[in-house]
Amino acid sequence: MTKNLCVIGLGYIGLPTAVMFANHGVRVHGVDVNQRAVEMISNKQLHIEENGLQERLDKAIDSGMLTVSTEPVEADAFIVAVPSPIREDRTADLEYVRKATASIVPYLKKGNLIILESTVPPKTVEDVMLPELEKSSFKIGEELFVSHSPERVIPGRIFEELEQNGRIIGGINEKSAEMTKELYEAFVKGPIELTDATTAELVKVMENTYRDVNIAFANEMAKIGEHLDVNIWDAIRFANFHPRVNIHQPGPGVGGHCIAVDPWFLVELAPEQSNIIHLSRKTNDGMPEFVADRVMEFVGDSERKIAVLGLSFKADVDDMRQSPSIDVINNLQEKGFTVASFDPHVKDDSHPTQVKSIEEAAEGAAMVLILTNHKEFKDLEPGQVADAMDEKIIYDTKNCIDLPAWKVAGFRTYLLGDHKDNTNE
Ligand code: SAJ
Repeated sequence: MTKNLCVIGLGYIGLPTAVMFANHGVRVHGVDVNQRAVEMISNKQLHIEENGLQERLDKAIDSGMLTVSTEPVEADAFIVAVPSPIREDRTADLEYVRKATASIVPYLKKGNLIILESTVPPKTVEDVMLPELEKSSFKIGEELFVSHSPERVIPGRIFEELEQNGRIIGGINEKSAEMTKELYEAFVKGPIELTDATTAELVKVMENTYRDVNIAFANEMAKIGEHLDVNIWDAIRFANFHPRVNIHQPGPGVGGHCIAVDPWFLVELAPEQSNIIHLSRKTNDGMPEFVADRVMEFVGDSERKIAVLGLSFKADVDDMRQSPSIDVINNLQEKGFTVASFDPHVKDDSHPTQVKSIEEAAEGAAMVLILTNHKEFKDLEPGQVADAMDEKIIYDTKNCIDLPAWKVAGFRTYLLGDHKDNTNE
């Protein structure tokens, strides 16, 4: 039974996971190289936004079950939850995983369990972690146990999903997998399946790749919808009535640190085999430019101002990593547009175009461009911005605005995946 756990990496996954274990009877020490994040967490302040995290962090710190610092400590088990990004050339950068693994070696004891949570290319446990762990004097598989237990939680609903989602746990041997299962049973209510480490790595990457390919399909359908003057959002909704169809939603691109990244792991490892996967990545990465081209077409003059609503990569989160909004803004600026952006979830000064309110963004703008479907935008009313604008155009790339109401208020309204200019309908 694990009594002491050391979690390396206190980001979007590591911190909620550490807090969850601490509130379920496991004594946790959290480690991060970011001194400021460590100071904030120990003062019960959040450096990331996540529903329900604040109260759970308060409880974990107040009870003394969660401590944090920049250095690992001895423990029964270690969880590595660090970034696994891609480089400019789209190859996996596994230095964080390697360094995090190396950092725990001096603290290892006989019988320890080391778990990788980060999403990684298949064989990372074998090729990157094990060589580091072998530098300890312990025998891998007999004195040190190692597994991959990839997180599957969705930002915004992390705590529900940590508890409810099933887990695929892959061990370097059966004992490693069993020990990992026993640990996660502290809070996981979903089913836990055991396999080997490489299969678990592939399963996780495959899940996100499935979503990327499906979104690419939806984006292609949106372009077809525009070509045929069909509202693709309705069409997808109707198609999804079929019990075996589950088409995802189109949008201005795919962002975040997972879905826009993980498919590249497969392209790197198996380039000859990854045709649909590669094309889907390119399709989704091409969406920001597609949106910017449409803005140009609708506004007709690049010497104008565009009010961009939404900077984070998806609804109701503050995370701007790989956000398509940034690419759309860059594309617009390259065309010569002036951009003012607003996002109620993103902290001030996160982006040079950021202003403090929707009204300020709309001041003198020719178009309101919706790039993220935050709940705050869904109820946006034309009266809030109409008078301040230079011209009345709205372009919704997420199908989250009541466009007919805007049309009544005299706006030219556009919806991604429904090319018609609705003004004259
Ligand atoms: N998006 C669309 N259309 C859709 C769904 C999403 O354009 O129908 C876009 C979003 O706007 C966003 C991006 O895709 O820019 C990714 O958002 P997401 O909500 O699909 O996924 P993430 O990145 O927040 O979380 C995913 C989840 N994976 C799956 O659903 C298979 C989550 O369960 C994983 O734990 C997470 O990746 C991860 O950490 O790997």
